[in-house]
Amino acid sequence: MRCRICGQPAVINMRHHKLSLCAEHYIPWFIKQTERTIHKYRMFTPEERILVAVSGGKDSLALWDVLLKLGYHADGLYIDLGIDGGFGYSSRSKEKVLAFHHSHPEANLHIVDIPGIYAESVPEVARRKHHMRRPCAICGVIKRHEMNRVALSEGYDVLATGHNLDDEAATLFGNVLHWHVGYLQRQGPILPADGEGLARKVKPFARLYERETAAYALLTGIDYIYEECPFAKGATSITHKETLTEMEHKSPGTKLQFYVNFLRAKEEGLLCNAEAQRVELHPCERCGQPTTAARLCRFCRLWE
Ligand code: Q46
Ligand code: ZN
Ligand code: ZN
Repeated sequence: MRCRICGQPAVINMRHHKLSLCAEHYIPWFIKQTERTIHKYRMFTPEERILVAVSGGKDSLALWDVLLKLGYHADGLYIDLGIDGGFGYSSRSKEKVLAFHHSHPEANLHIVDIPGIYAESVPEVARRKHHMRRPCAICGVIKRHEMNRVALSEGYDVLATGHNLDDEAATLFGNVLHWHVGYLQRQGPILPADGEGLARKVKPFARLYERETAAYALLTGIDYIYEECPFAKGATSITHKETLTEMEHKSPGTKLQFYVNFLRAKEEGLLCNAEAQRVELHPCERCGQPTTAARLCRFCRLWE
């Protein structure tokens, strides 16, 4: 396996692109692909301020790294969920984020300490709400609320997350299996700032495979947390990922085609009826963030 550009031994073979590259040529290729996605979906401009949600994992740190290399004004946001899992998941992932920030002092890092602000960690809230075994639904509500809160209060134009193609294809697969039309409507590499109180959300890695982001992190020496959140185990999204990976193995490019063709079909009006049925949002009585609920948003109801 040789690099298509220089003929040196390749470090990665991307069967779906029929492309093998050496480390020296892979890194600029990866950065260019990210930049193309940013332009293609008009995610943000060089003048805009970007808040990158970083978890300490490979994808989000790689994203922050690439955006800084491309010269964007990108700051980080780490949300400390207070998850231990027997190995100090939150504290160890925070260390990785702090170390990355230390070597990129040109950027700012915001840290939100959930137990410190709200007097309960995510697993504690989940326990009180009887979601002890799988706190992910509650965790998702809290993360989305806090990301949006910081993005708006600190004046960022856009919120970026490190979701890769494997994440997006697995979510799409789940949404299609259950025909969650409302979720399908909102799924994509960019979610516009839907009126008052919601930041624009973008996923610049949405067209890059997980093994491609992992290769980038490895080859550029980004120190990230290898362990997943202890609650990620057994999630249906992982089963969907495995199914799709098996299909990808037999037919390279399956995930990319599945996702990209969905986006195209949507652009051509696949879900235009769903658009008409979209529900009205209004500000939550307590925090002011948009909600479909009568009085309080899902986040504020957690503390009722
Ligand atoms: S952090 Fe939170 Fe994830 Fe852990 S509790 Fe679930 S949602 S798995 S990405
Ligand atoms: Zn090369
Ligand atoms: Zn609220």
